[in-house]
Amino acid sequence: MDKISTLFKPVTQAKNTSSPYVSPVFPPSSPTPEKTALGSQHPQDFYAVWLSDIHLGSLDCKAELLLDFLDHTHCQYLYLVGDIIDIWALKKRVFWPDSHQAVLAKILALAQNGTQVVYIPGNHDELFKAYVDSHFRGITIAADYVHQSILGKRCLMLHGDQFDSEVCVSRTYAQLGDHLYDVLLWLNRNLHQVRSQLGYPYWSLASYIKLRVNKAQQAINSFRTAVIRFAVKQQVDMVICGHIHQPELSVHGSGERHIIYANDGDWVENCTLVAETLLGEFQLLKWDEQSKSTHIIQRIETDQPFSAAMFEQSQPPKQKVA
Ligand SMILES: [Mn+2]
Repeated sequence: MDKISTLFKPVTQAKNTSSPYVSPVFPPSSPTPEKTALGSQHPQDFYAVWLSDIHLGSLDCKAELLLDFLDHTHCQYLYLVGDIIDIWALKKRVFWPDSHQAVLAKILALAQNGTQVVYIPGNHDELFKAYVDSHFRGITIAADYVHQSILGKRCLMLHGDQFDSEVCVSRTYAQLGDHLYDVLLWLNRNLHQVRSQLGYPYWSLASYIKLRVNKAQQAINSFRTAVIRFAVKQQVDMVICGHIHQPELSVHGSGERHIIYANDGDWVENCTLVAETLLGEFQLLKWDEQSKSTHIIQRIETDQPFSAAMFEQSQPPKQKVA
């Protein structure tokens, strides 16, 4: 039966240790029982994995964590959905540590060893758009691409920067989250005390920020709407994008027509990805540094037609702006 549920436990993927693609790069033996329980000694086996907004070459890229994830993961299809190398950052200052090179080397090695790798350039790596429709060392470069899921769903993928002109997404807005809002409320209280002691009138920093958080939510909403509108025109069952660093997996539509919207997030802040399991379930996952495994944020089974109840449940959580 179709269901969407929000879980916070580690993924328990079916292990396929006989696979010819199983990576030999495992942590050394002598595991603690706890580690074994979390499955950190074997790769997680997926049918397809979507990664984007890695920003190699920028100071904020979490390359070591991504390397860890890649070393603990096996997939038949690896989709790189834009902003993999941050050419903009590299133009400002050359920053290319070993870990960033290691991520590139790992991806190239996967492509050479049987993983189907497809790369869709984004805006920070638009230099590579010149090579669209070509192949480089086993990697297919495309402007957009349709993946056929195990259960026959058509999944369109694109970076998302093509909607910038109609959405006006600002990453600053998109990054203002709940936690920051709490901090600002606290700051606001203290600021008010200082201001009143100095004889200044009350000025609400919190309202100012709240307005901006609302704008952030509006920008995220209009980005999602633009992506879905485009995908509906393409008559696909699912659309997977990145760009706004806002991980999400949700179902949209009404009546008979439904579409899955997936945003795989980023490896600058969230360390998230979208994956299709060997049973055809789609998952939004977060890499956990401590347990060296992924945790499910959201999941969608696609073996049955979508139901209205599923649509209700999948609405993205509202930002706390009260
Ligand atoms: Mn982007």
